[in-house]
Amino acid sequence: MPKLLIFPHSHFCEKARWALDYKGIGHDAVAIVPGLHLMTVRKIAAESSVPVLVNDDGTVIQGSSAIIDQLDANYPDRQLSPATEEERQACAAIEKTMDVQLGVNIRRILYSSLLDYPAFIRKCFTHSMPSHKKLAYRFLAPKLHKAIYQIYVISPEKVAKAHHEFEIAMDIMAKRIEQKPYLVGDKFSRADLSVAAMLSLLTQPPEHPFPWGDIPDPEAQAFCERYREHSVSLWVNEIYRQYR
Ligand SMILES: N[C@@H](CCC(=O)N[C@@H](CS)C(=O)NCC(=O)O)C(=O)O
Repeated sequence: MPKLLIFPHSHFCEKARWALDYKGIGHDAVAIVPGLHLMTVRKIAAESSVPVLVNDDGTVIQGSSAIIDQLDANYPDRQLSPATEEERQACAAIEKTMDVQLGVNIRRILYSSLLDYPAFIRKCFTHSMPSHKKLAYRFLAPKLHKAIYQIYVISPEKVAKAHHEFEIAMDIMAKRIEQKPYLVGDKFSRADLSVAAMLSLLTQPPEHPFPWGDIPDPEAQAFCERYREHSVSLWVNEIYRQYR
């Protein structure tokens, strides 16, 4: 059975896991210990990031978009990539832009306040891990949380810029879904899946496999609340309801 290396709450991992589930491909989703993942992942792939898909034949695919490319090539049923070149390019452009403008920015915004709640962050990473991995996480946590701030949050100025870019990206997506239910063409595609996965951190749809529980920080709560009735948030929840 293919193995998907993940951080359970990660929206990029959710994108890959959703694609596997959507296509009905049985897989083993393995939560790896952050920090220690550097060794595990770099041993088999070029970068240190997850998701990483390890196929039964030993081939390794890293990155959520590359994983979808490979799944569509190897499992033709329920294609996520559209049939025409023009639509495929439109999907690629949306994924490339929105993985950053929505995905990277929301990660920065949420970590900027949630890192003050180490128990919540621990749950995010260690949910579904066996106890020896949970123990390793506890040991690494203080250094790890500092590293997460340095790598993903960086500074209050970067967080302010992330809020600004996130809002613009939400408006762009809102215009795109004003007249029609899908971002590209007239059926569900990888563009819809990708944008909805990036925003699952914002709307926490019930179909998402990670049980969020209550968000502990008032600033993070206020951020999610601000977008609760946004047309794109409502669209995300509908896409989850229909396709996840
Ligand atoms: N472009 C990548 C981004 C993946 C990514 O940013 N993964 C983060 C978790 S959300 C990660 O693995 N960070 C740890 C690292 O890069 O070592 C994708 O689409 O898969």
